[in-house]
Amino acid sequence: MTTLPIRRSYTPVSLANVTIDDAFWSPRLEANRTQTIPIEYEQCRITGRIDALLLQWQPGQPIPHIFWDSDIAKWAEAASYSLTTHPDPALDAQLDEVIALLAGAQQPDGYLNSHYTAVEPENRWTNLRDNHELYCAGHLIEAGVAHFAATGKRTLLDVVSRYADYIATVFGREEGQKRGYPGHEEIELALVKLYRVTGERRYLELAAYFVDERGQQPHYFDQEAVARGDDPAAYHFKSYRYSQSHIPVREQREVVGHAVRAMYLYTAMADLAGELGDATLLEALEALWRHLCTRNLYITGGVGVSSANEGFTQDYDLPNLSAYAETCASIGLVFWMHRMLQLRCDGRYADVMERALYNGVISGVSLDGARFFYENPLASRGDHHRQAWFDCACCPPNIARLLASLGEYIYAANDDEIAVHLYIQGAASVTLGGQTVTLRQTTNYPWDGDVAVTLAMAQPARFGLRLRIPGWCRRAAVSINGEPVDMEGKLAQRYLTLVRTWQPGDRVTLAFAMPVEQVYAHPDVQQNVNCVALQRGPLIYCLEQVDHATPLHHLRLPAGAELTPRLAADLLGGVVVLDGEALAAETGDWANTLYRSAPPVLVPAPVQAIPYYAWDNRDPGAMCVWLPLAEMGGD
Ligand code: FUB
Ligand code: ZN
Repeated sequence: MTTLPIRRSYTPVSLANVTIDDAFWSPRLEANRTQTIPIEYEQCRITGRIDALLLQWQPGQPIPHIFWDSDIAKWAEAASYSLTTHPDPALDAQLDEVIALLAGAQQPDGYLNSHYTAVEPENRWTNLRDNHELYCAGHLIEAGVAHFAATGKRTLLDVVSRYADYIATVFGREEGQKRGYPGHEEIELALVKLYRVTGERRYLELAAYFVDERGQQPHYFDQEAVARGDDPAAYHFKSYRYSQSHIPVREQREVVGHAVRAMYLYTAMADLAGELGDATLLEALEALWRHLCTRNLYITGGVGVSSANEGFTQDYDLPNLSAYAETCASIGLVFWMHRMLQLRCDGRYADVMERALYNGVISGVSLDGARFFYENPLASRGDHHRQAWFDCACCPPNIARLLASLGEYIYAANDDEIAVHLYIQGAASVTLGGQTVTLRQTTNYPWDGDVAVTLAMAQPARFGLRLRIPGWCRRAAVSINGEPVDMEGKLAQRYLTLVRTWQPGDRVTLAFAMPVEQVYAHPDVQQNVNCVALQRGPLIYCLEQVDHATPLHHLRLPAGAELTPRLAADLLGGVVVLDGEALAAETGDWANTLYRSAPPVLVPAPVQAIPYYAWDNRDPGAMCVWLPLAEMGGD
């Protein structure tokens, strides 16, 4: 292993030290806290997920699903983050009850899985490829870490530590151990969290083992299939690309397979690169990042195009109507980018994190927090709607835990610097050089690009303030206490670093020009040939049928058409819409005609675009992100 000076050089400012008081995000976080989290508990209850922890399943009854435990764990993690920012004795008590059930379901050796223990105890660890035991364990560990951080209680942390200790006896390279690893990655990143909270290096080593062992030959999934009496060649997904275990992780250069699995694996690889100073992991991650962003990422931050493998297909294959773009995959992308930012404060990662967050992640939940998308297509004929729950309910609690912990994604710090990754109104307290610095952001982002950052501390303090200049912004102006800042020599990797002895009350203002952009796709994205998408700031826009008299598929946008932002305070919780004029194909003169040599007559038609995340919150109807152009731009 090459050891380079790679380390986790920026630590996120923790949730407990961040407040969010933001016109855009606060209503979402409030809906998450008051609607989504309680709804998810109730769904876990009425669907039998919670009772399954009593381990009373009897033959003939519906079988507890193999990853039900993960839904409860993600709910517990979300609820714990919520307690961090909003103390709530009733939720605290509800968590205690669920944790008591989890503790009661833990076996004497530390094993904890409601499906296997109750339904098929003899088959523990016999199908890592398909059956999610380690995935569920990972989510339980993440919940234990979050619960401890929120409450200081060790109840769940002790349970999951005991489980992790037991797992460490089962898996490894010692005589008598299984050289297995999960079919669905998750436990790797969770073990890094467990290591960080307990300081126990064995958890980091177990995470590294799982990552290093992945894709080695002879292939573990072949061996365990044979041991089960199965033919490895009969594997449903045919190739281990599905679980990114086709080759060892350090040799991987292309994003393949199931998208959520991929995102969780890359997240763990980034964590390990930082903890172990492992440049070979970072090298692979850089290539994977490039492959994703230059060939396989939806403009909304959606990841994974096909329902067949819930994942990637071929380069540039980015269908709109049938886009899978699972909410969990965009969430996983946020996790991965957040980890990359901890290694390198590079705006390329922050841009992708922001793209996913403001578009393909929050489209996953309705504005009232009560309904969810699993798939986030970029076009709809009017038949795709959020649902109250799913049999496979991975997405709702995933979005709940991300939103409840949003505070952690905004700032990062090290001994000399505070970095601002996201512009969200609120405050952060950071201890730097022995004193606490409070940084307050005032902004109406993403509706406009003005941000003010004010510093409060007892004494003047020398440090670097690293401010992200978003990749979408072509013109930025910055001033300190009203004095314009010359950015020359201060801008690197899309962050402006201002190093000085800061005085209490110093105020930095940023003005990001935020015009409407018409964005083209690479010509190899066949589905978007001769189309544009509309973007303003970090937001991708779409058209919804409910705003248009003409069927959306009749509309063509003249290249370079002017679109004007307008605040629609009463629409969709208050959004900036884009107003403009398009051309609509007339059909009156096509009666009884399917084909003809004369093109359709085009007549002016008003269009109103809304932010993509907000679609399907009104009357059901068609939606599209990519708009056909009336004529190609250019000379
Ligand atoms: O398999 C567990 C979760 O369910 C995956 O992450 C999702 O893609 C869904 O298949
Ligand atoms: Zn999901």
